[in-house]
Amino acid sequence: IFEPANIIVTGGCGFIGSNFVHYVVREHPGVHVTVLDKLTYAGNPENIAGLPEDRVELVVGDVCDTGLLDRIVPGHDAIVHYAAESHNDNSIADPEPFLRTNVEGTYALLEAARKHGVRYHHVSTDEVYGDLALDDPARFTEETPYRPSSPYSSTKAASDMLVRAWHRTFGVRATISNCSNNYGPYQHVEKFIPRQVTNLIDGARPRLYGDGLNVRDWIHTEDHSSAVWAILTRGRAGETYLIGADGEKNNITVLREILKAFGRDEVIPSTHFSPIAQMNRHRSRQRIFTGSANGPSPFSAIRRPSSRAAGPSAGRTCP
Ligand code: NAD
Ligand code: TDX
Repeated sequence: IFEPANIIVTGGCGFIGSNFVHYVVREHPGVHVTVLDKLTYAGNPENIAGLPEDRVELVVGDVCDTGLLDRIVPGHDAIVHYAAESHNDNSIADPEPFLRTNVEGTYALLEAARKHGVRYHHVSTDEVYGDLALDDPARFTEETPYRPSSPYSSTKAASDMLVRAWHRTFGVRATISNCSNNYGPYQHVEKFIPRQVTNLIDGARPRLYGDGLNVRDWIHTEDHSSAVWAILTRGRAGETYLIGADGEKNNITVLREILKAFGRDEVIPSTHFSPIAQMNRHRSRQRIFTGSANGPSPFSAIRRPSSRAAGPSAGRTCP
């Protein structure tokens, strides 16, 4: 078991990164976290406000800044890389920042991990596997071929490939996790669930793309955080781990549940067009904590059956 004392969390002021910072501070009292975040439109220091100053330090900067990395990486045991341009819609409007942060930024961090001998964990997405037909019961596995659809997912796929190469070529102690759609606190309003909630609060119509039948596996950020911690501390370098929750729902079902929580019982039809509506129709639920190609996984002992009740999300419901 790897027991880090000082970790860098990139993107720790964003949605999932900030949830991970809260998780580490609460669950692992011996660990100090340095958050490296550029504070783009998606980053908000308020997401980590109030955490003890002796446990969490915020460094405002760009993961592409190699000089900055050379200054801050020494003295840390691990980098957990969450920072990314993360929104599919934005990647269609302007792919350039996605190339820079997601690909070039990962390259800069891998080089820093190599140079300073630091453990590296790479947070990625199930979107690298593309999508399935709506009625396809298949699950993504570590062996599923990469088939990204959007500029966003293609840059995440590219960054995953860099991580694999830096492990095999240079021996960087790197792991990758590919997780499904997260819900939870601190999510930016551009994303599906907060967008519907804020629209309802503002009295605006729900904004459903296309027919609303696209399927996602939804996982609470808390479950994602505990899985990443398990992989960071117990995962094996060079391996890829899939994180999912057996929480598949289509968009219209999620919207109905939100409407119900607001005491409204009907879905207002929307014809909002987005190229995303015809992409990523169905992203499969995934197996949980399974190891990849290089023989038996350290997680085989805790491999879960696929029933919802047995997964780490048991008891949680989609908001
Ligand atoms: P987010 O957009 O909410 O947060 C991204 C954070 O990264 C922000 O704080 C932003 O300021 C920071 N950032 C962006 N560019 C940077 C740069 N060049 N240097 C330093 N910081 C920078 O994203 P999120 O939804 O929390 O996603 C976090 C990670 O998890 C991403 O790598 C994403 O691909 C992955 N992921 C997300 C989901 C999901 O459902 N949202 C699912 C699976 C994987
Ligand atoms: O207003 C909306 N209406 C709508 O119907 C929005 C914002 C989205 N949608 C649809 C599009 C998708 O089918 O909802 C679904 C989910 O959309 P997003 O919340 O934008 O997420 P998605 O495109 O699935 O990507 C998310 O999960 C995988 C994250 O943004 C990625 O960072 C992660 O890799």
